[in-house]
Amino acid sequence: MQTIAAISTPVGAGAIGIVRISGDDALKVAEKVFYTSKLKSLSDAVPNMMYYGTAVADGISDKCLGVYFKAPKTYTGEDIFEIHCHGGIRIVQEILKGCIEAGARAADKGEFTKRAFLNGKLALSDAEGVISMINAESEAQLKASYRSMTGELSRSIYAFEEKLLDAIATMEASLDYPEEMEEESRRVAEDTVNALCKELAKLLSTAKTGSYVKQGIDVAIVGIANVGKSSTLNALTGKDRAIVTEIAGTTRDSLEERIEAEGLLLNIIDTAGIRETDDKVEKLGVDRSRDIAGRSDVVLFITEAGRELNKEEKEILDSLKNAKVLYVFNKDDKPHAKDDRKGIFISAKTGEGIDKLKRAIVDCVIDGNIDFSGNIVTDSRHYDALKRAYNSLIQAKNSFADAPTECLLVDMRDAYSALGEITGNTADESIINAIFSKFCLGK
Ligand SMILES: Nc1nc2c(ncn2[C@@H]2O[C@H](COP(=O)(O)OP(=O)(O)O)[C@@H](O)[C@H]2O)c(=O)[nH]1
Ligand SMILES: [Mg+2]
Repeated sequence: MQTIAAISTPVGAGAIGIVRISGDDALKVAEKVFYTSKLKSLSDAVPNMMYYGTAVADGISDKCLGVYFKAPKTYTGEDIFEIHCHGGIRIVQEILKGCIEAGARAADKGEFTKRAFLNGKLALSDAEGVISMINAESEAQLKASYRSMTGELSRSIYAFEEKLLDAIATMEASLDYPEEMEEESRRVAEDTVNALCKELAKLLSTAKTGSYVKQGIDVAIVGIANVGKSSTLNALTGKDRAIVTEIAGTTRDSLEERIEAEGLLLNIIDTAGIRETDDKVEKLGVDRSRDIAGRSDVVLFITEAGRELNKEEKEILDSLKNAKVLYVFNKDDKPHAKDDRKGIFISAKTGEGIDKLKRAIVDCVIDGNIDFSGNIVTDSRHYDALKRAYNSLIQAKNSFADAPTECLLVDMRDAYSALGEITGNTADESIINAIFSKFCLGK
């Protein structure tokens, strides 16, 4: 494969910029742009050692470091040379241009990682772990991505594939010797299929948590006017984000802010107070509030401590029957009658109860702590493939009693092929290209 080169650091001024070259001719290309007094020729470079030198391209020079990584123990599985220069936009571009003049081709998005995959360094799901690692914003995303990138998920899937393939092969062989082998091979295959159904069901059951890890939890703040919804958003985010006044109808549009709680992202949406109104703009805001509340994972129903719910509030609650509603009694700092209703008592003004509220939001959707010691399915592509594999296996499982071996084999092969889409064993080129196109240049 042709040697490729790209700028691997973000576009913009920075302390360091890295130009990476990968392929059989990495050293030959590097030799045309990087010089060090320590070596007569770059082909004498000791792998994994940084050399201080000068990059020269088209008359422009920079002082930099160069390092050689020797195939096959490299990120891509090929020879790699990296030039670490100063992180100026123009400098890295000139060095890249020099590499291209020296015979390298500009790499496509994610092409280094794609080569790693094609060279058997990474499973497809490991490569996807690399992208989500780069894109991770919360602690939970980072932890889950790390597990995926380091092959935690792919190892499980490979193991499933292997067991299934074994059963498929034995059943196929038995077709030639039905008398001697068929019954026994079906019995063994049935055990395998039953066991795999259980394993896949377990993995699939993590997907709900996985989607909260990946997308965050959508939290809508809902209630009548002036109960302190916008103040609660401000208290949760620690910012003076929403306008707060004593005038009902201040918030007319919805506002979204993200925070991290218990390692997860919360997408918090402040809405317009729900009430009957003749104001056209406010009315649109109110409709939007109802809509947002309906689509959220958790609804914070804000009311005031020490007073009964009024008619309007009861109506709002009625319309939220299908949502996960957390009762929040605000303005707890004000003197009020004894109130022992179930819910979280807070003061958006003083910040009292806000940490408790954050924990309660997470507890609302996730039972117990997120267990990072096992696999969590966070990627919808993986979920979809797992689900198809599972459905085919269930189909097979239910057919062992009476279906001919050939029919069972169809379902088992379907399941095998679906699992292979996750690891990349059976993924076709369009899936692979779609995945790597989501990468950044230079990765
Ligand atoms: N004492 C007290 N006043 C609050 C508290 N939260 C909000 N308020 C006041 O209640 C009024 C309405 O607040 P706002 O956040 O705009 O309510 P929204 O209409 O529900 O968004 C403002 O005058 C706030 O200062 C609180 O926890 N304690
Ligand atoms: Mg408001």
